[in-house]
This record gives sequence, C-alpha cells and structure tokens, in this order.
Amino acid sequence: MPTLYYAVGACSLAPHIVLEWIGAPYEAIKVQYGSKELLSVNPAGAVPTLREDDGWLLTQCGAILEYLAAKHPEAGLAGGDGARAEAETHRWSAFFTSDVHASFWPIFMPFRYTTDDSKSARQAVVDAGHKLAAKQFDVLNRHLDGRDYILDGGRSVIDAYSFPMMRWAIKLLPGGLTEYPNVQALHDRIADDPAVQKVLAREGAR
Ligand SMILES: N[C@@H](CCC(=O)N[C@@H](CS)C(=O)NCC(=O)O)C(=O)O
Repeated sequence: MPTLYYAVGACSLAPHIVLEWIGAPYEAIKVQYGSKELLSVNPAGAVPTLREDDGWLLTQCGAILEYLAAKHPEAGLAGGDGARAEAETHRWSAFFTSDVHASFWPIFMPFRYTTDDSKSARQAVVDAGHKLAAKQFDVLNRHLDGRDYILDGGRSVIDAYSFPMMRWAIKLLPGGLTEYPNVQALHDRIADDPAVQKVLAREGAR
C-alpha cells in the first residue's frame, strides 16, 4: 500500500486527492516541515513524498501524479492516450510546478528572495509574486475557455494538481480568482467532488 507524506493544504493535496479518486488502499501521513520524519524520506524537507511498500521513494509532485496515473490506468486519470496526450500532461505538469507553484514562493516565503529584511523590501517581493501568479492564472483562464477540465481526456491528475494552487490564489491574491472565471469554475467543480471534500476534511484544510 503506498504511503503519502503530506502537509495541510500544501501541494501534496493533489496526490492526496488522486489517491482518493483511484480508490485503492493507501496511507496518508501528516508531517511538519523540517521534521525528522519528513527529512528521513525527503532530504529536501518538502512534501509530497510517496513511499511504496518495497521502500521506493518518489518526490516531486508532478512525478508522483504521473506515476499514480500510469500505475492505475483503470482510474482514467492520465488525461488521454498517445504521444500528444502524454506531452500535454507533461506540459501542464511543468506549468504547475515551474510557473504557478514557483509564483507563490515569493508570496509564501519572501525572505528567501531578498537579503533585505526590511518590511518594505519583503512586501515588494510579495507584490512581485502576486504579479507573476496573476500572469499564470491568466494563461490558465484562457486555456480553460470552453473546457470543463485542463486536458482533452477529461478529469485528470492535472486538475488535481491545479486544486491546491487555486485555493492559494483565492486566499492570497488581492482579487482572488475573480478575474479568472474559468479558473474559479474549475475550482468549484473540483471542490464539489465528495472525494475532494473527504480529503480536505481529513487534512483539516481550511
Ligand atoms: N518541486 C517540488 C516542490 C515541493 C515543495 O516545495 N512543497 C512545499 C509545500 S507546497 C514544501 O514542502 N515546502 C517546504 C519548504 O520549502 O521548506 C514539488 O513539486 O514537489
């Protein structure tokens, strides 16, 4: 049975949702950043980390999501078949890892992006993060025009990947998702899913 190490409301929410969608047995362990338990499975001290019964450890959210989709083809969460569908999955996985997630780092942890510890310098970093995140949600909003899900093959691991980030946007961006109605609609579609509500309740995520 796979074990997922997660932190409340973090990007690890995505594989947590996917494990629930798949419906096979799994264990989910809540960890604190910087804890010995987390460092013992991921020297980067980051979530998510997935451990299989034979001890194999997989880190990086996008890799975990694509692995789970490939391991459980019966769940139909890969976003479609064929070389182009696979490339689209990699493309959007990279978008969430490198473009969207990265735009939140200056907002969550401005001190990592400036050696000036004045309030105004830190606020400038947060503001830059807001701008960068807005650009990424605009890209996603345009892509979602006329679509229910991100990939052509229907609901996929990539929609799960978008979910924690849409939640961060609602809480942390000055206008939330109001300027991105297609993104808000995707958020609401996923949030309405009973499996997603179950995971949010288990995590105690607000
Ligand atoms: N590129 C990694 C980033 C993982 C990551 O940074 N996760 C955050 C939570 S959303 C974390 O664990 N942060 C703790 C830290 O950076 O100290 C991935 O996609 O898995």
